[in-house]
Amino acid sequence: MEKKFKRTLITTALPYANGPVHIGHLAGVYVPADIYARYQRLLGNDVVMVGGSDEHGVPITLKARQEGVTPQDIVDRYHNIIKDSMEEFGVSFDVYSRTSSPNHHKTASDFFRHLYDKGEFIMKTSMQPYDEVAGEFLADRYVRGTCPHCGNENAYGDQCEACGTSLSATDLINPRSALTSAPVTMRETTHWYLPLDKWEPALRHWILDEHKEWKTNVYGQCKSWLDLGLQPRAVSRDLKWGVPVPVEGAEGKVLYVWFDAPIGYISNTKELLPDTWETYWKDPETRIINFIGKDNIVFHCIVFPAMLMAYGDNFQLPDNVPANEFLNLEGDKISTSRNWAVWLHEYLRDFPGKQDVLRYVLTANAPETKDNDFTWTDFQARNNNELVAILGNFVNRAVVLTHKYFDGVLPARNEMEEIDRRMFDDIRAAKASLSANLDTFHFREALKDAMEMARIGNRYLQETEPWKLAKTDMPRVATILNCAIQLCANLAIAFEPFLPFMSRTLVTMLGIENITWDMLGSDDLVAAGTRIGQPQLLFEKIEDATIQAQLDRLARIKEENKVKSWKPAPQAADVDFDTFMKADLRVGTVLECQKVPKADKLLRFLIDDGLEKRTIVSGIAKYYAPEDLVGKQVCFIANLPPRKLKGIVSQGMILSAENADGSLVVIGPTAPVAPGASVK
Ligand code: B3M
Ligand code: ZN
Repeated sequence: MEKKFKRTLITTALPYANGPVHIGHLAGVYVPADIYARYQRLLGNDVVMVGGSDEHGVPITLKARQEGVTPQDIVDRYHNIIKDSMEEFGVSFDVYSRTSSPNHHKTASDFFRHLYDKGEFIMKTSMQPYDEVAGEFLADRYVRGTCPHCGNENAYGDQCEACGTSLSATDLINPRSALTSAPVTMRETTHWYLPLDKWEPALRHWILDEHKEWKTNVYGQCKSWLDLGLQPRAVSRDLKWGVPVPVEGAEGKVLYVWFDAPIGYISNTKELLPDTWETYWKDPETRIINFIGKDNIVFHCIVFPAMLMAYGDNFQLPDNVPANEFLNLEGDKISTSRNWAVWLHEYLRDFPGKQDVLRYVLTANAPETKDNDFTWTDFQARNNNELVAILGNFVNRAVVLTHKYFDGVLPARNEMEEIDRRMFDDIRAAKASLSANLDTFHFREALKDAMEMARIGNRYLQETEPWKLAKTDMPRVATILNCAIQLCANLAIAFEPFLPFMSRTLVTMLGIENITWDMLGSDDLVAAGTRIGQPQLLFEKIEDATIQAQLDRLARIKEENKVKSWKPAPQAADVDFDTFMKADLRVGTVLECQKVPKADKLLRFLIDDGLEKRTIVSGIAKYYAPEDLVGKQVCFIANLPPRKLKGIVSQGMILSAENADGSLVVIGPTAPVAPGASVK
């Protein structure tokens, strides 16, 4: 029998305040959490949703150093951008705070000190990378060096981005500091560790025995971690930016970001409810739900619960952690550093007023059990074929017909017929499935249930055809349209968790206020005589050109990334001098140059090679206007066997260098030389 709770605390992963939020954040964490919070509120349950920015950690200090500003400047900038984006997308936090706040510093510091005083930490001394020039220890991310696996000379101390191998700083060859490029030395340092191994039996029982109902991707990852055996985990770092370790003699050390960040859930709750926060954290009648992405599972299911167990004082553990997998963009992993993302603030610039469309598409495609892909064509299709053609279309028809036949005043209903009663039975059946899917965090399925209600509406109008009865049976038309408007009010409720903006518009249009989940399924939500608002399109078609503009943007970013990540090809195998000298390299003067018909890449050259005029065909038409090359001097290989290209016999090959972006640059002498001059 499922335990009944008196209240629910919803926490959401704290995004790092080192950049804006993108569709991956919304799909993975914030839309699912918001759907659940809104649903709980409609149920009339006591629910609190807390969130905030994660403002410590190496990514932030790295960005600050790159920009020559302080970490506080970075987090101030992005905390506000993130907070605004969340509000604009209707993510209905009860509090959205930040971990650089004094309240959080005190909460995290006190939490650490409590564990310290209880003797819950062990201390370990180890050799860590140190920068003698900067005078500070280096986190792995601050160390650069050669990857021992692939030779990439710019591998990071925690990972090689060229071959993906995860590393530690001591693996790197010729490690150097990312701060000053000074060679890295190793120095002794002491840190506090949480002995996760001590809590392994308790964690194993809590998860594997008591929470078999967790999503398989979450349960499976936890089981793997537990089966590997848990090790003590450092909870402090040699960094300047973060929550100082509250122990004498710990100057220059701060709490490890993954120790302090989850405590942010507690400090955010304290900020919201200074007097009653403990009811949400220590009362077993509170159900705690952590919404996160899959990369945070270990911290939320193993590390933070161990911290809470060690702390004691009746801290409750999460009842569920419905982590989502990752959302990709057009087949590639979303990446802040590669700007491969749809940033929320940019989306709003390009699609003003269309927050619901993105919420809809990200829920319909949510990576609930496996990674999924966002594509702009799917975005357009779902908007046009589902939101416009099904949901918007039904509401618009019902409202337009009510205005057409009853001047916008909802007519009273006469005797309902079987088809009317069956329509509401179908709505109530859809509600049952919708509620069950919402209760179990199956938001993709839940959204389909809500859309089914709109489909039921379209079928109802199609089958009753009120427009055909208008001349003969207005009482019947009144009943049909009254039912259709009641269904519109049901849609306002069913979609409120998913599409809050559309729901608000509908609620206003229909004159209903204070909607609750209990009202869903009713055939009497809008009183007869109510003046229905003017018809307005809830959704509008998105044109191909709009989507193409987004695809062009991504194409530009892909090109930019290609250039940024470009590296010269590794040197080819040695060639002996005699072999090289067999190639007869010459300089020639371009006498004529034309495009080759029906071959968009080819140019046909007539070259003066000092002995005769020779024709050479070259694949550089994309990069040169033929007329610009006439009179120029180019290097070419003279003694290649003639080749027929598009019917033209090409005698040799013009030399070009391939640039980072794939473009070709013709190679020629830096000063005029006699045609036919040999290249040595
Ligand atoms: N900031 C990692 C992340 O954004 C981290 C989450 C903290 S939740 C306590 O994926
Ligand atoms: Zn590598």
